[in-house]
Amino acid sequence: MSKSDFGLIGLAVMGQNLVLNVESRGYSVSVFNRTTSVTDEFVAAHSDKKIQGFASLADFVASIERPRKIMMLVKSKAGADPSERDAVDAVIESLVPLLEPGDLVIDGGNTYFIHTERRAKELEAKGFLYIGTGVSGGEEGARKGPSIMPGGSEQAWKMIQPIFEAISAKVNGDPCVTHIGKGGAGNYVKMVHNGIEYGDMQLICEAYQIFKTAGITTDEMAQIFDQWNQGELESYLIQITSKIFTIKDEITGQPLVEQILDRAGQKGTGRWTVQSAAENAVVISTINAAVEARILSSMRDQRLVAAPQFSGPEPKIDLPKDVLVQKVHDALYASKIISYAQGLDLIKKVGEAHGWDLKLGSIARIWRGGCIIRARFLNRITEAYERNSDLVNLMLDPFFKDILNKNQESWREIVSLGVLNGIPMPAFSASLGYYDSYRSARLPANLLQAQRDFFGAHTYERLDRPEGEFFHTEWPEVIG
Ligand code: NBP
Repeated sequence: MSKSDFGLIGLAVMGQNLVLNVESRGYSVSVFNRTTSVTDEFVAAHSDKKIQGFASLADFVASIERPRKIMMLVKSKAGADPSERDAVDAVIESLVPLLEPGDLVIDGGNTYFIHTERRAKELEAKGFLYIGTGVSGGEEGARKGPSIMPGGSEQAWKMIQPIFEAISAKVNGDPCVTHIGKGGAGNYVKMVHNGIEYGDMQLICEAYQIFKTAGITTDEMAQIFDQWNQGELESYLIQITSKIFTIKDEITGQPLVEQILDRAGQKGTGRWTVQSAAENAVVISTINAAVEARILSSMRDQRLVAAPQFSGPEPKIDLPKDVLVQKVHDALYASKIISYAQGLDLIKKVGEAHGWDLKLGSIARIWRGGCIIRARFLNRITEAYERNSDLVNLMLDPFFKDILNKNQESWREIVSLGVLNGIPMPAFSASLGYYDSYRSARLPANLLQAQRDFFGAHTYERLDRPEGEFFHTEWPEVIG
């Protein structure tokens, strides 16, 4: 049998769909899965395709054309602790003795970037090439065209570029893949992409909660979100939300969404994003609020105990429906800008610290299709970085500045309305808090510095003296 163009290890949902995608672009594929029955069933179900399955890893490796291109899509669990090891390490360990110099190994899982950098170093020292790549779009993306975010060396990228460009989503013919940068840059950018996804989802959930409190039905919400999907908010997540609202539960006949337990799951990429932001002193308060909202939702047992014990206002929203819908739209749009501004700021700062030489405009460009956060909005972000590749913060781009200035009044009204009605709106309010802090020429940190100097002699700088000159005051003694 002739040698395959590509090899894939890990035939769970992502792996199977990616193999079908690669094969559909004219490439032959060898596949391997730890549990052999999965391989057998998959190959049997696609016996008409150029897919060969193997029970032995050695036979699998031998079946691939050299220099080999082997992608792993196995469960990645290792997080911010550098000593952690997971299935990706196990696969690499068994793969290495079978490889030959010049072979390329690709990890397409959601891997924390430090592990990609470690693995790349180890494999490159042995004469192999290594890429850690983000693959976004879930099952459907993997099958029809994901957004792909590969890191690694230029040489490794060149080797896989034709296949990745062929299988990626396309927007106006542009493939949604680019070489993000060396080392773990691809995994890092994918991780922040997921953090932004958390922010987008939470903001949508908060809009839903306001509408629900205002007595707007799910059928009406389906229409509202469908309409929003025709305008500036057009995005995959808005679109699927409008579809979710149309689905009725087969058992009760009620909207299915209302029968679903309000306890959110998470796999780790949002939490890793927050950890990395804290380590690098970058504010991502919207994403942080979204991660924390999921954690609070998971504390359902405590919430059920607390609910009858604490008082809050009797909700009363009496704005006309069309006015409310427009204001929530504006608040959501403004909050979304803040969330992306924060996520891109994190990518920029960490990219600079690692020397990844990231192009934020190109990153926004490959997020326009295939991935979960795909949106019309991403075109605007790409344009912003085309106007100014050194943009300090997305908020400062004239297009986004204008929207924030125009929408800030509605945004405040909606956050106030949430506060007055006892509706938790952590992501809307965190975004507005960031906006107000960012635009403040003077924050109350002067008092904070005085407090620090009072109890710890940490010193302070003065407005009327050059920066870098430090002062200490002998504050009065406090007894007790
Ligand atoms: P899972 O993350 O559920 O992983 C299952 C696969 O890993 C199976 O093929 C399993 O083999 C294999 N595996 C495990 Br578990 N331990 C192994 C080991 N020690 N050695 C070899 N193989 C092992 O699959 P997935 O949902 O398809 O995701 C794959 C990767 O893509 C993950 O990193 C995930 O975070 C990422 N991702 C997923 C999505 C999504 O929508 N699901 C989207 C984007 C990225 P077995 O059959 O023998 O158990």
